[in-house]
Amino acid sequence: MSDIRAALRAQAIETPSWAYGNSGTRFKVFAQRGVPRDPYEKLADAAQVHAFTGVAPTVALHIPWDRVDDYADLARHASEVGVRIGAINSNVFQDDDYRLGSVTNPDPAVRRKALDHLLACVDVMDATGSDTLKLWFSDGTNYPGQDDIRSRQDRLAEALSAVYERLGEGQRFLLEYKLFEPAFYVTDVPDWGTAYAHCLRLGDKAQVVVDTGHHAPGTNIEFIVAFLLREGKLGGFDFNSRFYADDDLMVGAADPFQLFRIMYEVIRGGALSGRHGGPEQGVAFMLDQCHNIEPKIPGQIRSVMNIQEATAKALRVDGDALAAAQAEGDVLAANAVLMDAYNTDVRPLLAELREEMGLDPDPMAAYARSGYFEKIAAERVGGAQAGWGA
Ligand code: RM4
Ligand code: MN
Repeated sequence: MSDIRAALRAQAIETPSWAYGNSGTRFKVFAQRGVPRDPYEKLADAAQVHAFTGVAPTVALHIPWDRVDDYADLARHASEVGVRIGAINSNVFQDDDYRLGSVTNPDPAVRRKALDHLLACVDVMDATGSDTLKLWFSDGTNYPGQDDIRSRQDRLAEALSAVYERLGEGQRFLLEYKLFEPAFYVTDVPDWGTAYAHCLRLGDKAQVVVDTGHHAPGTNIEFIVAFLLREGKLGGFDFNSRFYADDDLMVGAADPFQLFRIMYEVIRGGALSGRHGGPEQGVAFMLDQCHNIEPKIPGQIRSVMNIQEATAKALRVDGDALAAAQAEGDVLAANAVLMDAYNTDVRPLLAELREEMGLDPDPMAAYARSGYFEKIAAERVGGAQAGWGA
């Protein structure tokens, strides 16, 4: 049990700056009171999630949504409020030039512009001390014949190689895949196999990131996790929940059992300790979610707690009993070992752990009582609220 507590205490979950701004769907963005007006305020909000959970010490930035004049100053502000800068997310999907793609665009001038942005993101890493660049490309085509599938792969490989060469000591990039959307016919990085093949060719500083919402319904994500970990190519997660497509809902809301199965494979692969800096940063456990209708900070706290619960349950799997049942070919006993762990109520354990860490056992209630929301709602009046695409 003390091993389980130590592992849970050491867990590190990264929250995304964009989750604190206004967001919505393509139909409507709902504004909320108290929403940050700039990246500094986003970091202050993220620091609340860490303050109440104790396990969310880093915050991912999205460039240009989080563009500032002085990134070193932003990093200083982060440490003043009690967090650090995590992954830098590039954005080559919101400019008119990218209608036909970014790094895979048939026009070399557009490709150059996209690559320059990715390289500038590495500059931001240098300035903030971030060790991870996250690359997601909306690139693809909508119609058969629109562009040459193979040439687009060549262009992608060329850009990835240029970014790879630019990475400094202790820096890496994570390549994210997504089944479809916004492209509806071909997506240039549609699945883990494509991402894996590009990363494999480049070397150790290129790894795959699994966004749990970016798969076809029914995909066995824990298999992908097990496979990539075994190959040393799982760089991190973008955790969120999906019911239908890329829903970006709170982690563990749609399918807590799937989250448990994923965390079991993470533990089985010895990868729970997470990012620790240096050349072997480990797996980054990041959230990538948009709170369309729920309040932002509690939405993040809830997700962090859901990951903790799934992790605690996965840590409770009796490895010896499981190995014995598997060796005997005892299907039902093996399955029962997993189900016993999943069906354990780990909330009392987590509450105790929080008390040991000097935290309130109930982070949701403690945040609600803290008055932070009332404070930001009163203070953050005027100015332009940050939002998806701001
Ligand atoms: C993409 C992808 C990226 C995220 C953006 C906002 O679908 O999931 O990780 O940065 O959305
Ligand atoms: Mn993502």
